[in-house]
Amino acid sequence: SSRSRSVMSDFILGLDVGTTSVKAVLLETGCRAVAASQALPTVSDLPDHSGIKVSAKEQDTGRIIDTLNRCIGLLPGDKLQRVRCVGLTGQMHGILLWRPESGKVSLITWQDGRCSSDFLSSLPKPDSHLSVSTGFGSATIFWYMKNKPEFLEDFTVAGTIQDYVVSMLCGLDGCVMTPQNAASWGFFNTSSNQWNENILKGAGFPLHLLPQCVPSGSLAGRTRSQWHGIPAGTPVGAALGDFQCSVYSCMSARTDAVLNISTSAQLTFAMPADFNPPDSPQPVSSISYFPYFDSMYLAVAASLNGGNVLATFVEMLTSWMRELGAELSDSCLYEKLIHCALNQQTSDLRVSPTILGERHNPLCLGHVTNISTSNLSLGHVIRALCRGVLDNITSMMPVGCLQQAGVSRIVGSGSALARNEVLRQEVEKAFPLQVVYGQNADSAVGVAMDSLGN
Ligand SMILES: *[C@@H]1O[C@H](CO)[C@@H](O)[C@H](O)[C@H]1NC(C)=O
Ligand SMILES: *[C@@H]1O[C@H](CO)[C@@H](O)[C@H](O)[C@H]1NC(C)=O
Ligand SMILES: *[C@@H]1O[C@H](CO)[C@@H](O)[C@H](O)[C@H]1NC(C)=O
Ligand SMILES: *[C@@H]1O[C@H](CO)[C@@H](O)[C@H](O)[C@H]1NC(C)=O
Ligand SMILES: CC(=O)N[C@H]1CO[C@H](CO)[C@@H](O)[C@@H]1O
Repeated sequence: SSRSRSVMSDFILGLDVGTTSVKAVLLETGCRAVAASQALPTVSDLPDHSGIKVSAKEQDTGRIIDTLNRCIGLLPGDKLQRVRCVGLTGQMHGILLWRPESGKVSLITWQDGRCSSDFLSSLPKPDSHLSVSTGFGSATIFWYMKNKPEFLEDFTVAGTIQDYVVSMLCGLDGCVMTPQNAASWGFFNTSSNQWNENILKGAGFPLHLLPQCVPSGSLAGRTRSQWHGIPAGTPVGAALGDFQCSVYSCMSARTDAVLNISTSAQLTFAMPADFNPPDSPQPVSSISYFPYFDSMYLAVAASLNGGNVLATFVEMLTSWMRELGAELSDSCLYEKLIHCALNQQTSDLRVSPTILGERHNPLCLGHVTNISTSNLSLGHVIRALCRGVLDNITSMMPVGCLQQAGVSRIVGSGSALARNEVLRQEVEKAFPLQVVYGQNADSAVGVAMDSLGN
């Protein structure tokens, strides 16, 4: 209509190339509102042919790119023609190796389990505050150097998959990478924003595979041709990390902390601008520091235990009931359980719900204590489970630590918080701070918001 044409606005395209799905959003530049959004599963995992006991995790790059193209194709064409900038984010830690002339690519994800702890401890000590884990880009290259050196000879460039998409869009010969993704590979000094070249060189590492580092928030280039109606020459930002973008999408003030409880749980806040991370890895600390924007860091406590704990409890009850010959669907049961716990405001039962262990202590499993005859109703148990999830994350990042850093508000996000009122009540009890919900963390939206500055 003439009316909508008279207020033609521009858009930012935000793309998230995730581990299991891709997402594309169009953000309107003027009002910063999401005008359209699409997501599709990639189903790109390749079968493990490594023949070794621990699992290799590789994905089919072609299938991911096809899915990304289909996903963008679902967005409104008239809006794509008015895209002013493209921003990319995606799965961190993993590595995509390619050779531009041959079109040969290989993607090994962050879930790759080939580097044993013995192998990792045989690597040189990085000059970084972050330690190196299996699935990290640099560790994966070291693994190939030792076990299959001829594999690396096929490739001349490497980056994360989101960096690869940026290179393809802009027609770059090499790869540019921001500190957000570089830090996730290991052997990267986030104070100097440089790879540990001397340490890596001493170990015979193929330095030509290290991407060129550029600041987070900078441009990588411009689209070399028209793409889904997006004009050739449109600026493309250097790719960012999905965690940082997800936080960026819902942390509206510097003094916000983001509590995300979906399958797992994370609590994070921005450190003061003058903060410097420790000068070596801190393997026993429950808090990590990830590079954010403008030389700032995010303090992050990441627990493996979140909504999965409650889901496991529901599954356990369902299977007990099946064994007892009393059937009830999971969703019906879930409703009833929440109802029971809403009627039971407190419980002396103590549940430590670390059924999957913790990243920094895999053998620390769950337990229930302070069991008395009168505290055994379902309401008591659910209430105690929810409190346990909160106790655990606040034991990793105590409330005092938030207050000391000037945090004044908790932004709650994630599917488990959205659907579980008991969990929300426990969040409000655990933090003597204002708690707000509603802005769901979304990395595609986050990268589009960041690209507004370009
Ligand atoms: C990183 O580089 C900076 C500046 O060169 C140096 O002061 C620091 O010790 C290095 N290591 C770490 C872990 O930051
Ligand atoms: C929230 O959790 C989801 C799913 O685990 C994750 O993809 C996202 O990065 C998290 N966001 C934040 C802000 O922690
Ligand atoms: C255990 O339960 C008792 C009574 O129910 C209560 O007084 C006590 O505080 C509880 N202990 C813990 C550690 O919660
Ligand atoms: C939370 O997890 C940590 C790390 O495994 C563990 O040491 C701690 O006891 C747990 N705390 C609670 C309250 O569950
Ligand atoms: C919160 C709650 O219901 N606490 C009860 C736990 O059991 C003791 C007795 O063992 C009761 O006194 C508490 O009221």
